[in-house]
Amino acid sequence: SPDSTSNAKPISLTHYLIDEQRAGRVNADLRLLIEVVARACKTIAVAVGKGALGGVLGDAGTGNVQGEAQKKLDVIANDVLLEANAWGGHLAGLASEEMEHSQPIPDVYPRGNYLLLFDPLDGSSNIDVNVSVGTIFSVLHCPDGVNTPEDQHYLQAGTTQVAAGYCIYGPSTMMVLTVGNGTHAFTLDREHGSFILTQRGMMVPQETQEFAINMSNRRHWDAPMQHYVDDLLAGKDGVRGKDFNMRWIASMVADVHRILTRGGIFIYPWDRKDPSKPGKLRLMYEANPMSFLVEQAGGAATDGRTRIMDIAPSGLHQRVPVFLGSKKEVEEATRYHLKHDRG
Ligand code: P6P
Repeated sequence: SPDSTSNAKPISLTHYLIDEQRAGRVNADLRLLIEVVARACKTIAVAVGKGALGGVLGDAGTGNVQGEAQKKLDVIANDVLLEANAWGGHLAGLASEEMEHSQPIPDVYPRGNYLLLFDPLDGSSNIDVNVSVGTIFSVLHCPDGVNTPEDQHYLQAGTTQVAAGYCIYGPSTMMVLTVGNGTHAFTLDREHGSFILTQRGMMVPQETQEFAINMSNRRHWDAPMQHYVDDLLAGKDGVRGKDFNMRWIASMVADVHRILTRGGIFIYPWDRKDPSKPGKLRLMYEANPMSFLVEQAGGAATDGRTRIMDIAPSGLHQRVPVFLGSKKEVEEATRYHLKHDRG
């Protein structure tokens, strides 16, 4: 794919999506929906990029359904995505981490056949310290015959996603996208305002020596999790026979982007800090879209026992433990849990 050194003609996101449409992998509605989301992400990128100069840092003074304090940019990003998609005409409804219930597209606008789920600004606790954050989105079919979708219509397994992606607001703004035909990275050309294909066919190395986890929770993990990580820390002197490095940015989009780029395993396991919650990350608009992207890049994603994309959802804001990244390492971590289950 073109980059700053090659002389190949740059391929824009629109060009890529038209090629996918011509190949019959997406239809015009889905192509236009993804382009609306990309345009909304460009607006969010401008707001995020202003930082303190935009008067958008700090708390909004409100809380979301997760009981988390909302940052001003959480609310701004959510509003941008709602507004951009309301009149777009490709959606029947949308659901957001920041809203307790899903929202059908208002009657005054034409409706499409897709459902959009998103975390408008994931990792927003990092905003005030200028660390990369991102927007995560997932696209599902609206069930046939449903004109006014309600929460239960979004509860579809991750394998039914027709598209998923994220936009990372970092040193460069990038969109990473799959429509089920590989995972590809697009970098925002700020001069022309278009996302340019900069990495076609991202592939996660099968093996890794790098893990991402919040180690401060170790005492709250279950035994298999403690054993697995202790074996990583034992390095070449332990059963793994090789040394491991650790990274934890505490911004899922940034951690997953690193793993898609150079491999690794990202883990947010169950912990007994709040036994009622089976993990911190949300299935519908964090774990499922990231799992789709990672699997399309040759990686794997489980909840420690089951493939994440096979999970039958029970709630819009359902949480799951997440183990994703380099396939062989995810399988190894999952083995620790399954072995424990067998006693
Ligand atoms: P912790 C951000 O709040 C987030 O939802 C993910 O982006 C990130 O991976 C995780 O939580 C960080 O959690 O407990 O380390 O702060």
